[in-house]
Amino acid sequence: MRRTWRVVVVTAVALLAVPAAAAPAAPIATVDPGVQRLLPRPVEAVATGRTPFSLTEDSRIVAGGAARAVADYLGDLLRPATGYRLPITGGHARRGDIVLDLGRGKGPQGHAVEGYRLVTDERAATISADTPAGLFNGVQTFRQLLPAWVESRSKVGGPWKAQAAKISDYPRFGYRGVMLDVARSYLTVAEIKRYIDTAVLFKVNTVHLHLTDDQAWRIAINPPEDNPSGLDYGALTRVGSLGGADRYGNGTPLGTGPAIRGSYTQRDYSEIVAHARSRFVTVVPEIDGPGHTNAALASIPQLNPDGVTKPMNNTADVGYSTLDANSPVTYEFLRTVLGQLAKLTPGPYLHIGGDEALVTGHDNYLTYLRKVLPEVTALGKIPMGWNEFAAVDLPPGAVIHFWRGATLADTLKQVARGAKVVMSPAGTTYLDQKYDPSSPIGLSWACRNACDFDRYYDWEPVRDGLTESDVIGVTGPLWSETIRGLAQAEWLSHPRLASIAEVAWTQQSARNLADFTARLSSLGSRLTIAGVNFRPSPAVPWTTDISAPSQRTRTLRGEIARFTAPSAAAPLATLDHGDGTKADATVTPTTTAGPLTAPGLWKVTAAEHRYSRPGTYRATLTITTPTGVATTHFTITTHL
Ligand code: TNX
Repeated sequence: MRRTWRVVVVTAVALLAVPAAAAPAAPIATVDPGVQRLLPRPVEAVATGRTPFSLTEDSRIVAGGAARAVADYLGDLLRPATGYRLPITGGHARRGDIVLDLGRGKGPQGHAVEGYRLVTDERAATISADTPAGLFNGVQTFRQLLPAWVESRSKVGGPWKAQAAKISDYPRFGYRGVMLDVARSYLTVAEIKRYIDTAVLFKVNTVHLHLTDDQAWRIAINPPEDNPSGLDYGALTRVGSLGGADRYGNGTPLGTGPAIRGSYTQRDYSEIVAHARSRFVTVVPEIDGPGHTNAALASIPQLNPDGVTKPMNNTADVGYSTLDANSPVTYEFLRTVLGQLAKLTPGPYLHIGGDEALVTGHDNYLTYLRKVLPEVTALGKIPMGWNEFAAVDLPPGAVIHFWRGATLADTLKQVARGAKVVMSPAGTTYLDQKYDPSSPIGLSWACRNACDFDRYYDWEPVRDGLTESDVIGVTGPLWSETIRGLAQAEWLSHPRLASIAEVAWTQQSARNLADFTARLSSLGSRLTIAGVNFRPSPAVPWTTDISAPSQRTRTLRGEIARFTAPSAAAPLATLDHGDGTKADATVTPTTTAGPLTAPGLWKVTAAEHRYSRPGTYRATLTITTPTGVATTHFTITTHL
């Protein structure tokens, strides 16, 4: 496989604890692959060969009207690493500005909803689109044209160059999703927000929250004014949220520890929705039923035919619980729950589950859906459900969430009647599956042995007799029986979520595994610098990005550089001082890598070296990792 090595020279003053570090000297620019690393792959992207765009301390973000929200996001993204002010302003652009150009006909023709154009050169970086969502997509592309160090939350030196390019881009599908199962193990509001912030880098625009299951109920439901059966909705979180998937049915423990418990107040939920919205991400809430409902049955006695609550069950078992399809209380309950969720959810979809209702009985299952579907429609929402729910006639536009082939005939029949499909075929999209048998966490029922990014990339979502217009998108479900917290969620997701995102964004004819793998190689550095965990797959030739600031000093000593080396076991560093002498430098990790933690940033410490004569020297730092060699240059100016 071809090795792509990228070298970025930056002058990182603030990041480094070098006492003598002062004003950055002129950096030496190196060639950057730019458009070749964009992910997902754009429809059209050409390097124009002009002078690159440079973000400087004088750069501004030019945006008016509805583009302001995107400008705010972009400013927040770029300020920490660059340390620049990047004021947001109206009016005319100056050299070096970022321009968010919003208006009818500005994006690629026929792709007004989410398309964008991006032009970068020495004059400006201009993103044009018909909608703020299109601008936001363009921002994600622009972000990837900048060096990976832009992801740093603390100041790093520049230069902040983006290759001169012309890009015109739009998605294949409008629904590009990930599903977080917060029922089996909880994620905090802050963790969900952070997960979303990473997902949007790949132009994911939908987050499905699996809020309830057998093991737990995670969303607070307020006591309604109209409560004929006197149901204690507070018990859903008081009792139902105390569970999680801790072990298999046979008692074998699951995951690295007990499942994380917790619940969301409605205010929490709204905070997630608002955060998602600010990133043009739609939240799809799911209340699973009639199966996968033990936590509800354990909370509210009247939901049970015998009026007695079930015990909570913290095994991963499913398929044993059901709501009573013939009890009016069931529908009274769902009307309240779905009504409150619909009010809190600006997005068009309400997901009602419908999977694995193994003890409901077929007729009862049909009865249940025929009652619940109209409730969803009456709330002004589009019903969405796992593919089993295609057993009944669905309202036009309802979305079948396709996870396994067993009910394909039903799906095709409902699609012929106007239903749409989101594809999550388990074997190529389930993010909870182990990468291979050595993965310390993950299940393996849907994908065995070889389940890395390549498998999640190399499939076509329009298949099984479906046509392009039947499918509205793709989602990667992250079930959480084995996941404990954000870092583990990230480890199972990245880089496979990038594969799924490209399946959803990029036209099939433009997709190619070798090309994708090459583009993936620079993602490791970006995630590392952003502080996002991932699995550094051995199949990816991960690049090393070095940040070595130029210095003014007579004596070089201490920390001189930082670098990323996602796959490196033991990197080596050598330093050519530029005065005819050379020495090995010491390399130390700044974080500890582990079986579930990607290696983080490394730092390079130089042995003391005194320049005998005054002058300006060009030093060369070479990092050798098990997968390749990266070099960078920086200057040492001895007159202070
Ligand atoms: C199947 S996919 C399930 C989930 C489990 C998952 C584990 C689907 C609709 N149901 O309840 O969490 O497998 O991989």
